[in-house]
Amino acid sequence: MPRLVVVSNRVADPRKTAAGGLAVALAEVLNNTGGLWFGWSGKVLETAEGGQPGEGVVHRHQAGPVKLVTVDLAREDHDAYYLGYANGVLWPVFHYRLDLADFDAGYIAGYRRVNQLFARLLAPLLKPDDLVWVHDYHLIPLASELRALGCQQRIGFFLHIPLPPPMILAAIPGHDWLVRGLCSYNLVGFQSQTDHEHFCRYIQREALAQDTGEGTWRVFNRTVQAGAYPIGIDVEEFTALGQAHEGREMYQRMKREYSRRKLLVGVDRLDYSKGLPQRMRAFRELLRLHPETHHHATLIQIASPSREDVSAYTGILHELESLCGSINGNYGDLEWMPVRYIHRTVARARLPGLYRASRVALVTPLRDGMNLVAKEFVAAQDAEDPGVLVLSRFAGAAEQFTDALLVNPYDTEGTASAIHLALQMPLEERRDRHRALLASCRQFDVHWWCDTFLAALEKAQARESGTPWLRL
Ligand code: GDG
Repeated sequence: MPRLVVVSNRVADPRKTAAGGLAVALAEVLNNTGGLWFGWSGKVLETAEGGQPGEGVVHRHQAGPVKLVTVDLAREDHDAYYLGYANGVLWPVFHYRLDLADFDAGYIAGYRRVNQLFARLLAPLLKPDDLVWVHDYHLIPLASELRALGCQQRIGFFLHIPLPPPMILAAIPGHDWLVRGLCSYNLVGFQSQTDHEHFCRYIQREALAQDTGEGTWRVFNRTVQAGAYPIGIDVEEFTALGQAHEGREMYQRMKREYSRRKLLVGVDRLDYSKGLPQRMRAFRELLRLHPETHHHATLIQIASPSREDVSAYTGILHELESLCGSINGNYGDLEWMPVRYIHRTVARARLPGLYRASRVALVTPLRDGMNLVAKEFVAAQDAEDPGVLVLSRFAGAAEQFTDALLVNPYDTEGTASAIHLALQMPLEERRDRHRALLASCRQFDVHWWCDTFLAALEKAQARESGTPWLRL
């Protein structure tokens, strides 16, 4: 296999076990090919420290057979590229939240500047037959910038978040430039068939793309292949984590503490796409409609801090705190607190134990590329006495997990009654549903995802040279 070069906004040291499933899976492939991982270092240089827009300080580390190359960004670049365009425009719009987008004209220039900087620093490190795999919305224009520098390698792109329908995508000023950037890759992977269909519809309508069969399109005078490659977890790794000391201890502690109650669990970054206030309202509705659940059901909601420097995130924190407070105030008493809300990051080693001790998981995003928590919950269950997954139909995972209890998170009553059903579900039905979900988790795990995407990229045609690239 040719050498793999992974490019993502953040780079993880593949030898550190705290890194999640994705880092572990990528590390495995990188270890096999002796690859390179390139991205932002996470460090921002103030002007006084020499941080100049369009320039970056490069760091090189050797992590076993994997070379890590990271770049410090100047404050102005970071704020426009990361806070401004990636998280202030692309994240909300791609999650169908035009109302939260901040289309400040300066952001796109900064986004482009950082992608150009990355291309300029990465190009000299590439070998002619490298496979380059670029990840996520921060780096959509990277291939076109690399092509502009003469790079002919096969370059693939995977979008971890949803792609909205053409009419929503088209609301972004410069959407045509973004999609043209996507079409500079040899292969573009999406999480779900729905996202893939949105891409196909967009390029057909807006760019008169011609379908050339087997997932390939002739568009902007070149050929691009696109498809759905749903991401999975490393089921073996997650199961082993659950059997390790911390995982077992957490499980036993939770089981002891909640021996007379059913535990419901939610684990999310505190992000408006995850539907946390809607979930709390559904839980409140459950308590209102079913008094028999009082004292018998407790929801543990972990909402790990995320992007607190992006303004759209401050409102959600206050809304959630106020909802949790009012539910506990109105329904709780000295013996029972209905909601345990934890605004902290919990150690990864504890998650499998927490999932396994829970009778129900609430995974109810308003929109989600995939949602790995749904898969982790399934993998962590005791197959003899499994918990029930309540899953939003708007998570990418819903396309695969048709045996979960699928809900519309905007429908408070409907979600409450699904939670009630989950709490009541007989053992046999829980086992049947869990068996089907686990089989899907195992079949489409993270190794399947990596292998399938990379095999398709390896086969992709080396792109034709000499195509004129549209500039901003
Ligand atoms: C993006 C897409 C797509 C959460 N809280 C804690 C914690 N987590 C871990 C979970 C899980 C991961 O973070 C979250 O993954 P998700 O898939 O749910 O969501 P995003 O972060 O939004 O990821 C998403 C994903 O990319 C992969 O392609 O599925 O749709 O939005 O692994 O366990 N981990 C620890 N403590 C926490 O408090 N240790």
